[in-house]
Amino acid sequence: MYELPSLAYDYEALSRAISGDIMKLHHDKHHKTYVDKLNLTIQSEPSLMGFTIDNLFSRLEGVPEATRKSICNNGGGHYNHSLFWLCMSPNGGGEPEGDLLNLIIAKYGSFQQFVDEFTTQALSVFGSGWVWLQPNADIITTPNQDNPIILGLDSPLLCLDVWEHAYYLDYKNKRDDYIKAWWGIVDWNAASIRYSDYLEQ
Ligand code: MN3
Repeated sequence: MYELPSLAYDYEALSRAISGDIMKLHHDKHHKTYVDKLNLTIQSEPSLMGFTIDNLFSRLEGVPEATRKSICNNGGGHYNHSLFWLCMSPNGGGEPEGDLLNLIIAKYGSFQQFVDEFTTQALSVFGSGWVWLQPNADIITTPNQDNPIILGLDSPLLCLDVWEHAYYLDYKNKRDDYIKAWWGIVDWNAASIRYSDYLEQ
C-alpha cells in the first residue's frame, strides 16, 4: 500500500509563496485522494502489487486500459506531488551550486535564462499539468498527472505543479505571479543531491 508522505515543513512554512491554506488542501486532500485511488486500483490488479512508485510505471504493459489510465492519473499524482513537496523549502530560493549550476549554464547560458525558459514553458501548459527539469538539462512539460517516468525518461530533478488547485486560492488566474513567487522557495540543495545521485548511478 502506498502512503501519503508527511511534509518536511509546516503548512505555513512556504507562505511567502504558497499559503498554508493551499498547502493543507493540496497535500491533505488532493494528494491523499491520488494515494487512496492508487491503492484501490492496485487492489484490483494484484500483478502490480509490491513495487515502489518509481518502478510501477514500467509495469503497465498488458495491464487493462482502465487500470493503466488510473495508474497514470493516480500513480502519477502520487509520484508528482511526493517530488513536488521535496522541491520546496522554507530555506529555498537563490541559485544552485556546483555540478547542477554548471549543467544549467552549459545549456541555457545563465541561471536567469534558465529561469526565463522554465517560466515560459510553465505558462505554456494549457489546462492542468507539470513542468520538469531533467538531468540532461531539458525542460519538459506534461499534461494532467503524466510525468517523465511514464514517458520512459530519467527521474526528474525538479518539478512545478501548474494545476489551478496549486495556486488559485492565492493567485486566482495569475499563474505568472505564482511561478515568480515559487522561485523564491525552490530547494536547490535537494535538486543538487538528486543530480549527484543521477551522476553516480
Ligand atoms: Mn497538485
